[in-house]
Amino acid sequence: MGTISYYFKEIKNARLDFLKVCSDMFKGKKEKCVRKTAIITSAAIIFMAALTFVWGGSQSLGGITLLEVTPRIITPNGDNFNDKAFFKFDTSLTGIPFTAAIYDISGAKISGLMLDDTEKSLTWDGKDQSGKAVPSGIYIYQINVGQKTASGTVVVAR
Ligand SMILES: [Ca+2]
Repeated sequence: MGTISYYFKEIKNARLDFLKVCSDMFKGKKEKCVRKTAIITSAAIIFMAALTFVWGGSQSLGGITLLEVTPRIITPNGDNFNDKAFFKFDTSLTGIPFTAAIYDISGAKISGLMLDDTEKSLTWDGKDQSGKAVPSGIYIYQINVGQKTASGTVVVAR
């Protein structure tokens, strides 16, 4: 992991995921999807050049495990379809000291993550700390428990 070919594979997967989401959103408006996919691809290339984060898969944080991040591409428009990203753990986070945040690709902190009702997931709704919707693009999550860190990316598509 962390190799260029790994990132290319992940970008290809992201494009496929996005086209699937997009074709549901814009039935019959293919041009719109293709244009948005091109934006994601260029953002992904910038991301590749700038960072060496691992994207996807389960990540151990010592005693607990981040099982998955889903969906990796969110469309936060209030239609209840992929509006939030969920960071799912194998156990309740209650009583576990963790920190969790979303950063933009320049490394600026955008938001924290919220614990959801099950307490086994953290969520992000595509908003910054002041509650303002963030622009489309690639964002980085980082979750720390003790000395362990899980990180990766979430794409916001509007
Ligand atoms: Ca949506």
